[in-house]
Amino acid sequence: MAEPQVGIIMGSQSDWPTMKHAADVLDELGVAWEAKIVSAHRTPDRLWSYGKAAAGRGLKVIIAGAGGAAHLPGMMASKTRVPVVGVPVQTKALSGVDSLYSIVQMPRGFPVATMAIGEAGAVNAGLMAAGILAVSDEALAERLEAWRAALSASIPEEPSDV
Ligand code: RP5
Repeated sequence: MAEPQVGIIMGSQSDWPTMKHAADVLDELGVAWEAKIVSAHRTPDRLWSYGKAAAGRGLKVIIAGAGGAAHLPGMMASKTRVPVVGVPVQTKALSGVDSLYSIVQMPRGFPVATMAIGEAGAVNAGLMAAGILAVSDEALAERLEAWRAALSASIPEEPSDV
């Protein structure tokens, strides 16, 4: 197994059905990833040690998903210089707007690249991570171009009833 270049972290097991979409697209693109449950509130020490070790372990991008009071992406960005891509997980109470607002409004100096709410955001987080890695990986850049071209080619020119 290749060493993971992308760390996918999430606040809870309940976030995995969303965050798995990031992992799936990374698999399609041949990018090695790891996934961990790291909660800002329930396991703060785990968050701290993950962030402290991230760059030294060779992680190039961290995708962090959380819902509700979604402090995980921002706290991770405060602990590591590894770029953090945030995914607002959709919630029952407030449909994920709470997650989005918790992630997007970072103070100056500690950015989180915030994606859309839910599944589309998770897929795009995987693509964003791949795009960052592709800057210095020509083979991955070619795979990403092919992935994008295949998506474009799959879109019909005209709508149908089925
Ligand atoms: C957040 O609280 C997690 O990221 C999750 O989205 C939400 C609910 O967690 P569970 O109560 O389902 O574990 O910390």
